[in-house]
Amino acid sequence: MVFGRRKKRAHATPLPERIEALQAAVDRGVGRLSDESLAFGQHVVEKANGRLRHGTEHTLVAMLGATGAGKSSLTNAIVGSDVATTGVRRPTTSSTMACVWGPDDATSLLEWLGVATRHAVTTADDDRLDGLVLLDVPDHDSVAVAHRLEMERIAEHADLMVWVTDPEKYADAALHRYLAQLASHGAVIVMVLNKVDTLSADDRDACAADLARLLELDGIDLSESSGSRVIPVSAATGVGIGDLHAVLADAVVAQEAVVQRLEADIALAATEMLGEAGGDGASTVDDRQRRRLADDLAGAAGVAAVTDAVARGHRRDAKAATGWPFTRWVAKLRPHPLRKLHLGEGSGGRTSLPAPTGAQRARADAAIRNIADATSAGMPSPWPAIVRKAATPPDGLLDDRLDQAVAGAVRDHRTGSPRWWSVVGALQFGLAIATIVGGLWLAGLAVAAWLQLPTIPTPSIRSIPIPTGLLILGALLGWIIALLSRWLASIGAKRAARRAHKQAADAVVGVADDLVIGPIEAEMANRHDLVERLRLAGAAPPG
Ligand SMILES: Nc1nc2c(ncn2[C@@H]2O[C@H](COP(=O)(O)OP(=O)(O)OP(=O)(O)O)[C@@H](O)[C@H]2O)c(=O)[nH]1
Ligand SMILES: [Mg+2]
Repeated sequence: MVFGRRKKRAHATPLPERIEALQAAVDRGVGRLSDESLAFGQHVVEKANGRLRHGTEHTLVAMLGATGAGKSSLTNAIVGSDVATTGVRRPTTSSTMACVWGPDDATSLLEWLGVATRHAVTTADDDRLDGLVLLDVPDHDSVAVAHRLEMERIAEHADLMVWVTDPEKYADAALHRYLAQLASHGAVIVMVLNKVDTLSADDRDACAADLARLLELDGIDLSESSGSRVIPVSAATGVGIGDLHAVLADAVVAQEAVVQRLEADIALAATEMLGEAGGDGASTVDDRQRRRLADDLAGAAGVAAVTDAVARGHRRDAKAATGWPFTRWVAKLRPHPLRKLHLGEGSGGRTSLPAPTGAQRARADAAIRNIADATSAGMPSPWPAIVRKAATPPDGLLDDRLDQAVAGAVRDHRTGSPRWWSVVGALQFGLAIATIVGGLWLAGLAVAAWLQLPTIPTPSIRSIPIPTGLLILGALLGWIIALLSRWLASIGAKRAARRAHKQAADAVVGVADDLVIGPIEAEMANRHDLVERLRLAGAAPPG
């Protein structure tokens, strides 16, 4: 059988960047992803950094499998002498032993791994395995729980896993449970079927094919691995040992197993986290929702009441300035509509705008909920809750800010009165004087006539006596001008109300952006960043 070299990987992102990306995703994920997946991600980052500190010159290869499968026997066969204890008494191996090929004894790496028993292998004529650290590991299926724990620890830290089984145990559930968990680690798994000397040639092929089928069911894709699905060997007769030797030599020379193993670990953690982060879904706030939110908040802020007060105030002020002088004082008796709302010039602090009604507040709350839910639609839990929380301003803050926004808009609007008011006001004053002069004059004439005084000549223009003309013309013109001014003021009031409405509505949009949209978008940006980093770390898209 021919074993090809491992395919060169086409991954663009170097391992250190993947580790960094996963670390950043873990940091960003706090409060957003589950504690379990964050702890797993952090654990993987630390393991990867720990392993990389010892370089890639050595390749840690672990012999894993059930008791009696022949792990120790195969270790001896590869080493070429009986360094590991094999036996019929089960289980035999109770602690991990390392066999180290080459001049460097891998002390720091083995200290990091916590393996104390070491054996230096010297092969005078063959240095193809220099750099190999072969680990003979305790079993996973005997009664000794400590063996299983040790095996799991070593399996987690090894660069390449050689899973050893035999014709009797290859379908064991315990073995396939482990393999199924390692479905994403096909590139660093070598499957060995030992003891094929006990089978006929036909049975051997059938057994290897059956094992390959089971591996497929476990989800393991060995095609990325050594070019072979299952390596049939016999530690007893030496059949297939050359093939296994070649696979190990390839791995040692390529020095890629370390990186492949860690990449697979990082991708696994990142995939788990991406499953929680959710791959897709809206990441911006919908424009229609944004407008609806602003409308509903404007309703809750009482913009309509304020605009109405602006219009009424404008009409009142116009009347006070341009009305018929003999009745305009009546307008001033009523309190100014804006000052009534504490919106007048110089009034500070909270306005006394009507508090939003229950229905208005409910509409505003619903609008906030809608916009949060629409944005998080399609995202898995807990995103809807996270986005809602981000979208909900602290108690009372929204009311205060809306109040200030509306009050500010109205105060900005109150900038003096139109010039024509004072012109008309002066004219009205003149006409009032004329009316009064005419009136007094006529009264004087009447008193003189009543007292039977000689008639005082009264000048007249075109046979209309001047005092009569002054009185009638002054009163009539004053009244007509007052009517005209009222009509003009109502146009001005509408315009002022429109302006105030726009200003207040704009201010409300600002508040909505600040307190609702901005926080939602910030959270969406966080999530986007989280997802990007997980993808960079190699996460598979959620399936
Ligand atoms: N027929 C045959 N027997 C083998 C072969 N390999 C190992 N054995 C026997 O199987 C038994 C177990 O071998 P070990 O190498 O101790 O098995 P192990 O996997 O290390 O077992 P533990 O250390 O208990 O986990 C021994 O009696 C070996 O002689 C083989 O290829 N063919
Ligand atoms: Mg053993």
